[in-house]
Amino acid sequence: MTILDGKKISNDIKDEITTTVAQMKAKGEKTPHLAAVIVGEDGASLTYVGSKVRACARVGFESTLIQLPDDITQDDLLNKIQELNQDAEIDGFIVQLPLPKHIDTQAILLAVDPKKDVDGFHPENFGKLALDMETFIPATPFGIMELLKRYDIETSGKHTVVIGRSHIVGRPMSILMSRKGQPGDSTVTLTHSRTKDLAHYTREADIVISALGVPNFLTADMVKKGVVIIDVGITRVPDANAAKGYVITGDVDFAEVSEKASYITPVPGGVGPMTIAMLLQNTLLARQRS
Ligand code: L34
Repeated sequence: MTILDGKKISNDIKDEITTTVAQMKAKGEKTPHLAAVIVGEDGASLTYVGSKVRACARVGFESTLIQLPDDITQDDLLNKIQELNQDAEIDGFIVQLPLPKHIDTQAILLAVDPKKDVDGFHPENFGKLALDMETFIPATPFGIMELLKRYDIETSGKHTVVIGRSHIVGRPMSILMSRKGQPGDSTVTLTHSRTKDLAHYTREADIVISALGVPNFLTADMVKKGVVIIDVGITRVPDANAAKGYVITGDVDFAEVSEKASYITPVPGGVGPMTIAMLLQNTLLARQRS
């Protein structure tokens, strides 16, 4: 069994980006600049956005963090997005999700200039992804594809079972794994909360990509020997014994499933750090394409 070390691979990618940025600066080119908008004070969101800003500093990007109160109106948030769309200094930006309930997430994502949409969430970019056109691939799916690529995991002709149909992970993942190419060329089953007998599908799977958000959901009896496991779940489970008062838990019962798997991502240290690295990659692409 091989652990897919997202922490290490994300550091490799950040090193590569650092080298590229240094070369750009030496040629007098503009430094890539990412902005991140966060609404409210959700602890997990603050952690993720904090990591994104720190990662920018590490590779030599400029970054701007825009923190807005959780009672901001939709119009004020839309105005902020227009400002970022028009700011020539900003190459790409993200609006961290989830947003408060009174805000229409679709309206917000639709307002982002597709050329600056480094999350790849705008319908124009999502449509391009589905049609194999140049776009921004959402960072988490992009990170998973990069992990599969760098560990040289065979995906062609394999049966990939994706658990979860979210717009930011499950749905794009199912499209990417079925596209032509390596990684890709998989036969994909997209399962979700209405799937009957989910274990029937996961037991048949050569590759399982779980983006459900239910701690320890996938158990050893649900997979076959030699399976490749990608665990996208990242739930904070309260734990009085932990220093932070919680432990981060994936969708996969790692202790027992790792005994059967050929490759498996840990949580933390798997897909999460790859998400950050690929956001940087997309920001670099936004700069290079502009
Ligand atoms: N707009 N919203 C937007 N873009 C995104 O790409 C995200 N996502 C998801 C939530 N909302 C978003 C993220 O950034 C999830 N996500 C994300 C990013 C980083 C990590 C996890 C999720 C991460 O760094 N995880 C670490 C542990 C971090 C901790 O201590 O909590 C890990 O090792 O898995």
